Amino acid sequence: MNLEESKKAYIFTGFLGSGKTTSMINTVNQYFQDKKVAVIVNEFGEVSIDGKILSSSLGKDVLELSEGCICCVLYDELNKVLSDLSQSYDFEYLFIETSGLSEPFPIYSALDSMGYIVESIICIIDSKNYKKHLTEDVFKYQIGSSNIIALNKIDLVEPDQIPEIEKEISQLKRQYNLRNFLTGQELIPKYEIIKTTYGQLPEYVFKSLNEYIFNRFDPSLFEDRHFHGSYKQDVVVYPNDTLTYQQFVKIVENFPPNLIRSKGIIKLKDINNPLIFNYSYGNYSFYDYKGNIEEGKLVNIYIERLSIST
Ligand SMILES: Nc1nc2c(ncn2[C@@H]2O[C@H](COP(=O)(O)OP(=O)(O)OP(=O)(O)O)[C@@H](O)[C@H]2O)c(=O)[nH]1
Ligand SMILES: [Mg+2]
Repeated sequence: MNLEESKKAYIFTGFLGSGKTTSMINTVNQYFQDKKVAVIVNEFGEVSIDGKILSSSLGKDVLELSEGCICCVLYDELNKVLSDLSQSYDFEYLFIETSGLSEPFPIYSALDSMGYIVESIICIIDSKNYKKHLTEDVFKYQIGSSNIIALNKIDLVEPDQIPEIEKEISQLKRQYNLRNFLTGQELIPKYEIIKTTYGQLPEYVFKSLNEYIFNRFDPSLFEDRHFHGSYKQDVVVYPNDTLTYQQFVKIVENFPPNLIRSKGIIKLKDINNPLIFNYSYGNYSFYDYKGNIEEGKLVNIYIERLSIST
């Protein structure tokens, strides 16, 4: 593919529940309404909820990459999905959401070798809960591999805590910044930390063109890292119209402490529409889902190390 004709890509990374899907929805709806956009999600585990959420919020088809561990089968699957898509839809921009448990570099590298111009790797951080992720290497490498770092959910932290959060994230960025492992050269010398709520990034992030393109590099000079964190997942089915809202909330309030992320779409007895349910570290929310479901399903992710602070 000729570089002048290349399609542009944005990769959204960030730990489980940090706000990646929310940020992609807001970005596409605010700044890319008149553009031809393709959206791909990759989720941890086999049941994809984000595909449905994105598709109902953006009014477009959303492609899903199977299996959470994107690093293992990535190139072949991504290549196939993208070439099939390009044949039916001549899109200009590609948005990819990575799983909360994978780092973005393998996706960058795969897209780069397919001729895409990756304009930005955007890391969405849960400013309220990120300290609980500090034991996770993948969280730090997500920051290290990004050029736009959004301190998201800033509405949930006290204003006087913000400088400390900015300081800690900048330190992590410097420490984990992608480097050429032969020369030590930083591969993303220019980066920016931006405070956000609901992943609302300023428009200039998507207008910058050359400003944000990082040092070109040979991916083979980069150490290969493979993360398969110690998480487990289950999928719980709730047949339609079996629980009331209050009964469901009671279940949620009694989630065990090692259940860190849950999401799904459910149909409750006393509410007309199905609801998108989102739970992340004790915070939860419901939104109307504009569509029908055969049965409710929640995907729950548990951390296996119970020693993690809550
Ligand atoms: N208060 C608050 N809630 C937010 C903010 N951004 C996102 N959320 C909520 O956080 C929850 C998780 O958001 P998602 O966008 O689904 O997060 P994600 O990173 O895509 O999650 P995974 O794909 O499961 O890793 C949802 O309930 C969002 O509405 C924010 O800035 N403030
Ligand atoms: Mg998501």
